[in-house]
Amino acid sequence: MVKSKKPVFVGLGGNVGDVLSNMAKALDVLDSEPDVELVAVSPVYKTPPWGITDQDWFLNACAKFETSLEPQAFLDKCLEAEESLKRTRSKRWGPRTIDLDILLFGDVMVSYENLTIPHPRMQERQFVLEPLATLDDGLKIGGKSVGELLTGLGEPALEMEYEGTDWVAKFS
Ligand code: PH2
Ligand code: MG
Ligand code: MG
Repeated sequence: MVKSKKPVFVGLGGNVGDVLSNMAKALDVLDSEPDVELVAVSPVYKTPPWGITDQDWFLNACAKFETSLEPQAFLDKCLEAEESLKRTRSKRWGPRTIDLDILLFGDVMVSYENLTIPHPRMQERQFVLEPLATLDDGLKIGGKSVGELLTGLGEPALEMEYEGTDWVAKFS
């Protein structure tokens, strides 16, 4: 039987070290998995820290994959990719070298102890919605599209660190 593939949207971010290179390497590591294919990336944005505001600004981007893996197995691949880049993270919402968060996984809705899909706080976060909207602004989260949610935040557009979508090949 042919395994069905699902589109997966992942949020990437970090604010310690060479974040652009870490994000590019993480995506390259994931793309090299046999059951995971990287299909698109957003530009890279400079974003004010959310949650704990007394820390450096972040770089953030989003990526679209296709995978035949189950959500938990895909999460394990993300954690492995973070570890392979020697991720450092001292506290929740604190400074980090690289963070990969599963945002949407086809039409899957799950709530496990370590994984909730759709990502429970993505609707409030410009640093997620703005890059995600460049990949597909019609994606629905709880009845509203990513474009509508982004407009609803009423924030001025984020500045870009890297405007193109060829940064994975360039910086990995
Ligand atoms: N990630 C966090 C906490 N705060 N702020 C921004 N701007 N970008 C992030 O990726 C981010 C954050 C925890 O994962
Ligand atoms: Mg995160
Ligand atoms: Mg995370």
